[in-house]
Amino acid sequence: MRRIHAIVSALVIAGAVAAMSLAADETVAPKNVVETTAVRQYWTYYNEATVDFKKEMDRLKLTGTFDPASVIVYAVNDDGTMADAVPARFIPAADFDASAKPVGRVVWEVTGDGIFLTQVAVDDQGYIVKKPEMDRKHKLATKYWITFDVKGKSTAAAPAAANVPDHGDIFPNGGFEEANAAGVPDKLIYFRPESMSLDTTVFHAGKNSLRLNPSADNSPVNFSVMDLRVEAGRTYTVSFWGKALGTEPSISCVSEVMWLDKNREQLKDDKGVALTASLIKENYTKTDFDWRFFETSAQAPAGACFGIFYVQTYAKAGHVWIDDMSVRSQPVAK
Ligand SMILES: [Ca+2]
Repeated sequence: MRRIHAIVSALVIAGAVAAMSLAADETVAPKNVVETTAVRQYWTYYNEATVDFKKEMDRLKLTGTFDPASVIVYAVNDDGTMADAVPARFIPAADFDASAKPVGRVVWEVTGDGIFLTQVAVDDQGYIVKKPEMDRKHKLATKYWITFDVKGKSTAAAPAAANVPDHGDIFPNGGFEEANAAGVPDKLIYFRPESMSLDTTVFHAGKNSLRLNPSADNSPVNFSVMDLRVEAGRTYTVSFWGKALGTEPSISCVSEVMWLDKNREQLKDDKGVALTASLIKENYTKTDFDWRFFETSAQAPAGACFGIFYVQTYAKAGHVWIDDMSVRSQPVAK
Protein backbone atom coordinates (compact mmCIF):
# COMPACT_ATOMS: atom_id res chain seq x y z
CA MET A 1 0.00 0.00 0.00
CA ARG A 2 2.71 2.47 0.92
CA ARG A 3 4.50 2.03 -2.37
CA ILE A 4 1.63 2.13 -4.82
CA HIS A 5 2.63 5.60 -5.90
CA ALA A 6 6.15 4.69 -6.84
CA ILE A 7 5.58 5.46 -10.49
CA VAL A 8 4.41 8.95 -9.73
CA SER A 9 7.10 9.43 -7.10
CA ALA A 10 9.67 8.99 -9.79
CA LEU A 11 8.43 12.05 -11.59
CA VAL A 12 10.09 15.32 -10.84
CA ILE A 13 7.50 18.00 -10.43
CA ALA A 14 8.57 21.45 -11.56
CA GLY A 15 6.81 24.77 -11.32
CA ALA A 16 3.36 25.44 -10.01
CA VAL A 17 1.48 22.50 -8.60
CA ALA A 18 -1.98 23.95 -8.95
CA ALA A 19 -4.28 22.37 -11.50
CA MET A 20 -1.70 19.83 -12.47
CA SER A 21 -2.10 16.59 -14.26
CA LEU A 22 0.82 14.46 -13.21
CA ALA A 23 0.74 11.32 -15.21
CA ALA A 24 -1.24 9.32 -17.69
CA ASP A 25 -2.27 6.84 -15.02
CA GLU A 26 -5.35 8.53 -13.57
CA THR A 27 -5.67 5.97 -10.82
CA VAL A 28 -2.61 7.25 -8.99
CA ALA A 29 -1.96 10.79 -10.20
CA PRO A 30 -3.59 13.55 -8.18
CA LYS A 31 -5.29 16.03 -10.47
CA ASN A 32 -6.74 18.52 -8.08
CA VAL A 33 -4.14 19.64 -5.61
CA VAL A 34 -4.27 22.07 -2.70
CA GLU A 35 -0.74 22.58 -1.49
CA THR A 36 0.11 23.22 2.16
CA THR A 37 2.97 22.60 4.57
CA ALA A 38 3.55 21.15 8.01
CA VAL A 39 6.63 21.13 10.21
CA ARG A 40 7.84 17.68 11.17
CA GLN A 41 8.58 17.17 14.85
CA TYR A 42 10.48 14.60 16.87
CA TRP A 43 7.15 12.90 17.47
CA THR A 44 4.32 11.94 15.13
CA TYR A 45 1.32 14.27 15.32
CA TYR A 46 -1.77 15.33 13.35
CA ASN A 47 -1.93 18.63 11.52
CA GLU A 48 -5.03 20.26 10.15
CA ALA A 49 -6.02 22.77 7.49
CA THR A 50 -9.34 24.40 6.73
CA VAL A 51 -10.09 24.18 3.04
CA ASP A 52 -12.83 25.89 1.03
CA PHE A 53 -13.19 23.39 -1.80
CA LYS A 54 -15.60 25.69 -3.66
CA LYS A 55 -12.80 28.23 -3.92
CA GLU A 56 -10.38 25.52 -5.00
CA MET A 57 -12.80 24.21 -7.62
CA ASP A 58 -13.15 27.74 -9.00
CA ARG A 59 -9.37 28.10 -9.10
CA LEU A 60 -9.05 24.76 -10.87
CA LYS A 61 -12.03 25.48 -13.17
CA LEU A 62 -13.52 22.21 -11.96
CA THR A 63 -17.24 21.55 -12.41
CA GLY A 64 -19.44 19.06 -10.56
CA THR A 65 -20.15 18.48 -6.88
CA PHE A 66 -17.35 18.13 -4.32
CA ASP A 67 -16.94 14.54 -3.10
CA PRO A 68 -16.07 14.47 0.65
CA ALA A 69 -14.93 10.85 0.31
CA SER A 70 -12.33 11.76 -2.30
CA VAL A 71 -9.96 13.71 -0.04
CA ILE A 72 -6.47 12.16 0.09
CA VAL A 73 -3.33 13.74 1.51
CA TYR A 74 0.13 13.00 0.11
CA ALA A 75 3.48 13.95 1.53
CA VAL A 76 5.81 15.60 -0.97
CA ASN A 77 9.51 14.87 -1.01
CA ASP A 78 11.98 17.74 -0.73
CA ASP A 79 12.80 17.36 -4.43
CA GLY A 80 9.15 17.97 -5.31
CA THR A 81 8.22 14.38 -6.08
CA MET A 82 5.15 12.86 -4.51
CA ALA A 83 5.63 10.49 -1.60
CA ASP A 84 3.06 8.21 0.02
CA ALA A 85 -0.51 9.02 0.90
CA VAL A 86 -0.77 9.57 4.66
CA PRO A 87 -3.62 8.74 7.06
CA ALA A 88 -6.08 11.62 6.79
CA ARG A 89 -9.71 12.61 7.37
CA PHE A 90 -12.01 15.26 6.02
CA ILE A 91 -14.30 16.75 8.66
CA PRO A 92 -17.15 18.82 7.19
CA ALA A 93 -17.84 22.23 8.73
CA ALA A 94 -21.10 22.59 10.68
CA ASP A 95 -22.76 24.33 7.74
CA PHE A 96 -21.20 22.05 5.12
CA ASP A 97 -23.10 21.59 1.89
CA ALA A 98 -21.45 19.57 -0.86
CA SER A 99 -22.79 21.88 -3.56
CA ALA A 100 -23.17 25.30 -1.96
CA LYS A 101 -20.56 25.28 0.81
CA PRO A 102 -18.03 22.46 0.55
CA VAL A 103 -15.85 23.65 3.44
CA GLY A 104 -14.20 21.65 6.17
CA ARG A 105 -11.03 20.69 7.94
CA VAL A 106 -8.54 18.17 6.68
CA VAL A 107 -6.60 16.39 9.45
CA TRP A 108 -3.56 14.35 8.50
CA GLU A 109 -0.65 12.50 10.06
CA VAL A 110 2.75 14.16 10.10
CA THR A 111 5.38 11.51 10.72
CA GLY A 112 7.93 12.24 13.42
CA ASP A 113 11.60 12.10 12.43
CA GLY A 114 12.85 10.93 15.84
CA ILE A 115 15.76 13.35 15.87
CA PHE A 116 16.25 14.25 19.50
CA LEU A 117 16.32 17.91 20.55
CA THR A 118 20.01 18.10 21.26
CA GLN A 119 20.83 16.57 17.86
CA VAL A 120 18.78 19.01 15.79
CA ALA A 121 20.12 21.98 13.88
CA VAL A 122 18.78 23.88 10.90
CA ASP A 123 21.18 24.75 8.09
CA ASP A 124 21.22 27.86 5.91
CA GLN A 125 18.98 26.21 3.31
CA GLY A 126 16.28 25.45 5.87
CA TYR A 127 17.02 21.74 6.22
CA ILE A 128 16.91 19.83 9.48
CA VAL A 129 20.36 18.35 10.06
CA LYS A 130 21.40 15.82 12.64
CA LYS A 131 24.37 16.68 14.79
CA PRO A 132 27.20 16.10 15.28
CA GLU A 133 27.71 14.86 11.72
CA MET A 134 25.43 17.64 10.39
CA ASP A 135 23.77 14.94 8.35
CA ARG A 136 21.05 16.59 6.22
CA LYS A 137 17.67 14.92 6.79
CA HIS A 138 14.76 16.95 5.41
CA LYS A 139 13.39 20.44 5.14
CA LEU A 140 12.00 22.01 8.31
CA ALA A 141 8.65 22.49 6.55
CA THR A 142 7.38 19.50 4.59
CA LYS A 143 4.97 20.05 1.70
CA TYR A 144 1.71 18.16 1.60
CA TRP A 145 -0.78 17.88 -1.24
CA ILE A 146 -4.44 17.72 -0.32
CA THR A 147 -6.15 16.16 -3.32
CA PHE A 148 -9.85 15.84 -4.04
CA ASP A 149 -12.32 15.19 -6.82
CA VAL A 150 -15.96 15.64 -7.72
CA LYS A 151 -18.63 13.01 -7.28
CA GLY A 152 -18.44 10.17 -9.75
CA LYS A 153 -14.85 10.98 -10.73
CA SER A 154 -12.86 9.72 -7.73
CA THR A 155 -10.56 6.87 -8.67
CA ALA A 156 -7.78 6.74 -6.05
CA ALA A 157 -8.39 4.90 -2.80
CA ALA A 158 -7.57 6.73 0.42
CA PRO A 159 -5.46 4.93 3.03
CA ALA A 160 -7.19 3.71 6.17
CA ALA A 161 -7.82 6.59 8.53
CA ALA A 162 -9.31 4.82 11.52
CA ASN A 163 -6.93 6.35 14.04
CA VAL A 164 -6.94 9.90 12.74
CA PRO A 165 -8.45 12.21 15.39
CA ASP A 166 -11.04 14.87 14.61
CA HIS A 167 -8.63 17.74 15.15
CA GLY A 168 -4.96 18.44 14.74
CA ASP A 169 -2.56 19.11 17.62
CA ILE A 170 1.21 19.38 17.47
CA PHE A 171 1.67 18.94 21.22
CA PRO A 172 2.45 15.35 22.27
CA ASN A 173 0.27 13.78 24.98
CA GLY A 174 -0.89 17.20 26.23
CA GLY A 175 -3.73 15.66 28.22
CA PHE A 176 -1.21 13.44 30.07
CA GLU A 177 -3.42 10.42 29.41
CA GLU A 178 -0.67 8.20 28.02
CA ALA A 179 1.57 7.05 30.85
CA ASN A 180 3.53 4.03 31.94
CA ALA A 181 2.91 1.95 35.05
CA ALA A 182 5.35 4.05 37.04
CA GLY A 183 3.29 7.18 36.42
CA VAL A 184 5.60 8.76 33.88
CA PRO A 185 3.80 10.34 30.92
CA ASP A 186 4.76 9.13 27.46
CA LYS A 187 6.47 11.35 24.89
CA LEU A 188 7.21 14.15 27.35
CA ILE A 189 10.94 14.07 27.84
CA TYR A 190 10.90 17.06 30.18
CA PHE A 191 8.95 15.30 32.89
CA ARG A 192 10.99 15.58 36.11
CA PRO A 193 9.78 13.31 38.91
CA GLU A 194 11.55 15.35 41.58
CA SER A 195 9.32 18.35 40.97
CA MET A 196 6.18 17.06 39.23
CA SER A 197 3.87 14.07 39.10
CA LEU A 198 0.87 12.70 37.30
CA ASP A 199 -2.32 13.34 39.26
CA THR A 200 -5.07 10.78 38.81
CA THR A 201 -7.55 12.47 41.17
CA VAL A 202 -7.39 16.12 40.08
CA PHE A 203 -7.66 16.73 36.36
CA HIS A 204 -9.59 18.83 33.88
CA ALA A 205 -10.30 16.12 31.33
CA GLY A 206 -9.67 12.41 30.91
CA LYS A 207 -8.13 10.66 33.92
CA ASN A 208 -4.82 12.45 34.48
CA SER A 209 -3.27 15.88 34.82
CA LEU A 210 0.26 17.04 35.47
CA ARG A 211 0.85 18.46 38.95
CA LEU A 212 3.77 20.74 39.73
CA ASN A 213 5.08 20.21 43.25
CA PRO A 214 7.02 23.29 44.35
CA SER A 215 8.60 23.63 47.78
CA ALA A 216 10.73 26.12 49.67
CA ASP A 217 13.92 24.50 48.42
CA ASN A 218 12.55 23.53 45.00
CA SER A 219 11.28 26.70 43.37
CA PRO A 220 10.61 27.80 40.74
CA VAL A 221 9.25 24.67 39.07
CA ASN A 222 8.35 24.63 35.42
CA PHE A 223 7.11 22.26 32.82
CA SER A 224 8.21 23.05 29.31
CA VAL A 225 8.59 21.58 25.88
CA MET A 226 11.83 22.89 24.50
CA ASP A 227 11.85 21.47 21.01
CA LEU A 228 8.76 22.54 19.19
CA ARG A 229 9.80 23.22 15.62
CA VAL A 230 7.88 26.04 14.01
CA GLU A 231 7.50 27.67 10.63
CA ALA A 232 8.18 31.41 10.56
CA GLY A 233 5.12 33.43 9.62
CA ARG A 234 2.66 30.74 10.64
CA THR A 235 0.19 31.46 13.43
CA TYR A 236 0.06 29.02 16.33
CA THR A 237 -2.68 28.78 18.91
CA VAL A 238 -1.19 27.69 22.22
CA SER A 239 -3.33 26.79 25.22
CA PHE A 240 -3.75 24.80 28.40
CA TRP A 241 -6.03 24.44 31.41
CA GLY A 242 -4.51 25.36 34.77
CA LYS A 243 -5.39 25.27 38.45
CA ALA A 244 -3.50 26.46 41.54
CA LEU A 245 -4.24 25.61 45.17
CA GLY A 246 -2.33 26.34 48.35
CA THR A 247 0.13 28.70 46.66
CA GLU A 248 1.19 31.91 48.38
CA PRO A 249 -0.82 35.00 47.50
CA SER A 250 2.25 36.85 46.18
CA ILE A 251 3.11 35.23 42.88
CA SER A 252 1.74 32.09 41.39
CA CYS A 253 2.37 31.32 37.72
CA VAL A 254 3.70 32.50 34.42
CA SER A 255 3.37 30.86 31.00
CA GLU A 256 4.94 31.94 27.74
CA VAL A 257 6.04 30.89 24.31
CA MET A 258 9.57 31.96 23.37
CA TRP A 259 10.96 31.90 19.83
CA LEU A 260 14.41 30.70 18.82
CA ASP A 261 16.32 31.01 15.53
CA LYS A 262 18.08 28.22 13.65
CA ASN A 263 21.04 28.44 16.04
CA ARG A 264 18.70 28.23 19.05
CA GLU A 265 19.37 31.84 19.92
CA GLN A 266 16.38 33.64 21.38
CA LEU A 267 14.80 36.04 18.89
CA LYS A 268 14.60 39.66 20.06
CA ASP A 269 13.11 42.87 18.73
CA ASP A 270 15.23 45.84 17.62
CA LYS A 271 15.36 47.06 21.22
CA GLY A 272 16.83 43.79 22.38
CA VAL A 273 13.66 42.63 24.10
CA ALA A 274 12.93 38.92 23.73
CA LEU A 275 10.00 38.11 21.46
CA THR A 276 7.46 36.15 23.47
CA ALA A 277 3.75 35.40 23.58
CA SER A 278 2.15 35.25 27.02
CA LEU A 279 -0.55 32.88 28.21
CA ILE A 280 -0.36 33.99 31.81
CA LYS A 281 0.85 37.55 31.64
CA GLU A 282 3.74 39.32 33.29
CA ASN A 283 1.77 40.50 36.31
CA TYR A 284 1.14 36.82 36.98
CA THR A 285 -1.86 35.27 38.58
CA LYS A 286 -1.39 36.31 42.17
CA THR A 287 -3.57 33.88 43.94
CA ASP A 288 -5.00 30.39 43.72
CA PHE A 289 -7.40 29.78 40.88
CA ASP A 290 -9.72 26.96 39.93
CA TRP A 291 -9.53 25.37 36.49
CA ARG A 292 -9.05 28.18 34.02
CA PHE A 293 -8.34 28.16 30.30
CA PHE A 294 -5.28 30.05 29.12
CA GLU A 295 -4.72 30.64 25.43
CA THR A 296 -2.85 32.84 23.01
CA SER A 297 -2.45 32.97 19.25
CA ALA A 298 0.91 34.13 18.03
CA GLN A 299 2.67 34.33 14.71
CA ALA A 300 6.11 32.75 14.68
CA PRO A 301 8.38 35.72 13.85
CA ALA A 302 10.74 35.92 10.90
CA GLY A 303 13.69 33.61 11.43
CA ALA A 304 11.92 31.44 13.99
CA CYS A 305 12.70 27.72 13.75
CA PHE A 306 11.96 26.62 17.31
CA GLY A 307 9.50 27.47 20.05
CA ILE A 308 9.60 26.83 23.77
CA PHE A 309 6.26 26.53 25.58
CA TYR A 310 6.41 26.54 29.35
CA VAL A 311 4.32 26.90 32.48
CA GLN A 312 6.20 27.94 35.60
CA THR A 313 5.27 28.58 39.20
CA TYR A 314 7.23 30.72 41.64
CA ALA A 315 5.25 29.38 44.56
CA LYS A 316 7.14 27.65 47.37
CA ALA A 317 4.06 25.81 48.61
CA GLY A 318 0.88 24.29 47.25
CA HIS A 319 0.40 22.79 43.82
CA VAL A 320 -0.26 23.87 40.26
CA TRP A 321 -2.06 21.53 37.86
CA ILE A 322 -1.83 21.54 34.08
CA ASP A 323 -4.04 19.69 31.61
CA ASP A 324 -4.75 19.67 27.88
CA MET A 325 -1.63 21.49 26.76
CA SER A 326 -2.14 22.18 23.08
CA VAL A 327 -0.32 23.76 20.16
CA ARG A 328 -2.34 24.03 16.97
CA SER A 329 -1.42 25.36 13.59
CA GLN A 330 -4.24 26.24 11.23
CA PRO A 331 -2.70 26.58 7.82
CA VAL A 332 -5.55 27.76 5.70
CA ALA A 333 -4.72 26.46 2.28
CA LYS A 334 -4.46 29.15 -0.36
CA1 LIG B 1 -6.01 14.95 31.13
